[in-house]
Amino acid sequence: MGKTEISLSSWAFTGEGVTESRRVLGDLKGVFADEAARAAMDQDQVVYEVQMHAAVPEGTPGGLFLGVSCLRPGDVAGEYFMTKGHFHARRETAEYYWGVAGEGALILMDENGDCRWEKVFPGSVHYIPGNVAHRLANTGTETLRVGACWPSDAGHDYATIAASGFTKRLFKGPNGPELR
Ligand code: PAN
Ligand code: ZN
Repeated sequence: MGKTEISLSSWAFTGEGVTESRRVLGDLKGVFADEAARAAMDQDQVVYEVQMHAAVPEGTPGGLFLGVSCLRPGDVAGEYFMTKGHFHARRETAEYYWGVAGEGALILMDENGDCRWEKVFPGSVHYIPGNVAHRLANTGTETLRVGACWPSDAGHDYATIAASGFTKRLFKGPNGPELR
């Protein structure tokens, strides 16, 4: 593996083994409560990008992946821009997140459907235990940047969330974010 570097201010990755993926509003059909409002917005608008460094192939037992999620500010009818969210395919696998820039929320849901959220800010550290679905929301006015480290054999189960969602959603309230 050759040289890979991260910016210590933005956690942007450069160099070998770095891949990038992007989700626009058009990729997020059915993700927000108000689907009609989402469908009426610019479908090419970028909601988030994920950069990751993969030193081993996806699925390798015992390896790790390192990434950064960059989530734009915005909302769909008062529901903050957020990631799709997922359980890990290997449910018992955990993950670390840490805030790099911006203001946000880490929304967590266990397998009983119990939801809670943790405030994400530059320097915040979040341990996501196994068997817990996770998604990020941008509650601020600038891009939310969040570092992540997860097992290379964790995999992503998006289907469970696509089918039944999170039991609660994060909306803009008069006094800040409200989980409803
Ligand atoms: C993160 C997420 C990233 C994008 O790297 O994959 O924030 O969210 P979605 O994968 O839900 O679209 C992570 O949790 N990896 O396991
Ligand atoms: Zn994850």
